[in-house]
Amino acid sequence: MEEGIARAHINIALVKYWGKRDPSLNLPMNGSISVTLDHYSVTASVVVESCQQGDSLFVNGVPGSSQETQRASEFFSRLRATAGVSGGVTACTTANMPMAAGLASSSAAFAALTKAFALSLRLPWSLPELSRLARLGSGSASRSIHGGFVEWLRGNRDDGQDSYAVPLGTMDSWSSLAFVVVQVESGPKAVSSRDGMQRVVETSPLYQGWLASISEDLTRVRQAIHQRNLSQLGLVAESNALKMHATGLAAVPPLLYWTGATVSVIRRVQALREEGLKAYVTIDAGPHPVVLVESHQAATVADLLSQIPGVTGVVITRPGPGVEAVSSI
Ligand code: 2P0
Repeated sequence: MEEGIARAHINIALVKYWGKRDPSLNLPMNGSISVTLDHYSVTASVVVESCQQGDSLFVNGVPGSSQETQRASEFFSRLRATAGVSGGVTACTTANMPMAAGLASSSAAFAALTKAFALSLRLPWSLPELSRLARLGSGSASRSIHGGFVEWLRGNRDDGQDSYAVPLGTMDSWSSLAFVVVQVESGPKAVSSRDGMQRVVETSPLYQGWLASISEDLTRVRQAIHQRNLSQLGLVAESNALKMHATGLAAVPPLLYWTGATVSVIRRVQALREEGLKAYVTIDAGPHPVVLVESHQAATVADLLSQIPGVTGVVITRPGPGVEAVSSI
């Protein structure tokens, strides 16, 4: 049987995916916009054996946990059903990011697995099809199918056929932009983003306000990308991220993903802006900020932020490519 190998990069949302209208299909309550980053990727290899029973998963060279293997196996069952094939999958994923960096690798992992599965069976799946299928593994993976700026369409259908990601311009169309990933000292995440967003949908009195504000955020971010307007992009992205975290603070029990260092980085970025520097912060469902800056100022900003107590690392990233076939893992 043929081995399919593919690589995908993680993405960071500028208008966040936060809440599901259908948890079994990962159908989002709201549309979202992200940028795929060049630095961190997951490479996946997939072999489908027609005579094999059951699926196996290896993560960074060791067998996946039972939870990881079960999630992957449920995902492969959906891919098998779509492809109309049977047989067991053996999959290996290798991530080039330190697990401690607190970066969600699932967006890249499920995008790479979907493409590797298609390659292994020579399935001519289109990009929208790959995106819809990657979504079933992890919502944000739908966006890592594409490079550069990407919008994941909310869709309205119950079967999810109209909920997939599309590219917003080409990735080299705004190459002067950089994203500084700031790693802060923190323990393991107490509440996953999957559970966190569900808790917010069910209990946060601010969630309706979040939903009501999304359409305008999407419009302004699309416009900022189209016009290459960093201050508009950054201000909307920062406000969208703080708003998402505010819905968590109001949830029951409350969700607070930040550490003291997260707050220090936010304050420092806002102070840099007052000094005239274009820097803006976004934060996923975790403590690690990502700072949007002009490329030529990225090193200066990274150096300043690295000196904040509690910051353990900074990495400068840029818009990166979509999922692609590669020859080795
Ligand atoms: C995002 N996040 O748009 C948002 C912002 C976290 C905060 O997508 O349950 O791992 O697998 O669909 O994709 C992280 O959630 O959740 C995420 P599932 P996922 O990037």
